[in-house]
Amino acid sequence: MSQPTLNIALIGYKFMGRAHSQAWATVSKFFDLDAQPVMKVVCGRDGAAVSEFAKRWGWQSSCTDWREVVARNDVDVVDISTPGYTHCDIAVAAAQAGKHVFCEKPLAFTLEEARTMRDAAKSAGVKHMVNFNYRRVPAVALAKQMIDAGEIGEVRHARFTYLQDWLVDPQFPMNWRLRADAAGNGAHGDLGSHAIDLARFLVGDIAEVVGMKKTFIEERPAEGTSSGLTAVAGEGTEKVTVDDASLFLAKFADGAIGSFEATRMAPGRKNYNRFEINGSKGSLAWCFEDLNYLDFYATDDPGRARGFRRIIATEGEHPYAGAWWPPGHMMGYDHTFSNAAADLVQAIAHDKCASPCFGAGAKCVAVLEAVDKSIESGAWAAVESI
Ligand code: SOE
Repeated sequence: MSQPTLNIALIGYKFMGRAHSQAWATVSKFFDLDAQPVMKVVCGRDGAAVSEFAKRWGWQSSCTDWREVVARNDVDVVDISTPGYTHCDIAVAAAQAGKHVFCEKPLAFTLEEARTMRDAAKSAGVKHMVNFNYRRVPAVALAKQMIDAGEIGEVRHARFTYLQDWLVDPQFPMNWRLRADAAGNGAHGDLGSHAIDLARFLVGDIAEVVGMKKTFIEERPAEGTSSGLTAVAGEGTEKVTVDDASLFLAKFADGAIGSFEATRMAPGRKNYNRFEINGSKGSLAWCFEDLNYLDFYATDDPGRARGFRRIIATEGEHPYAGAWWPPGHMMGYDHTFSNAAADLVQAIAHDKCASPCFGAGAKCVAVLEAVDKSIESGAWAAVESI
């Protein structure tokens, strides 16, 4: 019997569009999948640019209206790689049209929108997944297996930091990521959402938070052009309407405590997404800037040899690693997107829930919102249940 095909439509073709395109282009070459993704159509607002993008990345066609994409009978999966303000409308329309939906993070601006998206996907009976790609780093997936197997015992505290520096220069011009109406939040939503998702993945649900946010540079040169994390200034200046940094403390539902820090203002830190989790029997630590390594300390190692050991998570038995290269032939950022695409395809092919689903995406938005409530009230805020 020939393998079923899954026709993919990608909305957005900038930084995330490239990351998703390379995933769709490579995933079936490395993973043994039970459905064959087909790069059917890519959609973006600039007709000439998106057509060029389609040719370069191997999409069969391109268009400029996402509504057209959602209405097509020959599309099975809608992959949303656009800024946050567009997610809800596209995801709901796609689900209602019976398409499976893959959506960039953070899932939505507000918990209300996130719930709407989750409900639309659930009632349409389609698969839904948020692209929290760092779950798909082999070393992070290994940490999850080790925590679940009790290898560090009961988790007591955990710290999550996500530091970047691309906004340190006050002359760096505006782009959509610095506008509340397009991005929702600044570092809090963009980077904090990853940290929260990793915390929920590895430690569990968060019950209460207290935090603060800060915008250090409140006005920047106006936007001329921008692409990915680079931008060229235009005329005049524009007000920054999101945070540059956010910090918060958290109480996990199971009793553990945690701290979170997200900033784009940490000189020298490029994509320093790091966690350290301390349990009753050991600790685990990981940082994206050295993503193939998981540091593990076990209290019951023999005293003389006790110390953090570095596991290179590239052995065939490590999560995802067996699909790629021989041990030690390191993996990078792009692999996380391919690994996510593989999981989504298999979930669809086997009619299983994809993870993290829109419910998990909504729980993350609930934590982001609770931090905002705590900032308004100056007190601890409970995380709303979904
Ligand atoms: C920019 O801060 C950014 O591209 C985020 O939007 C991504 O989610 C993160 O993975 C890398 O940094």
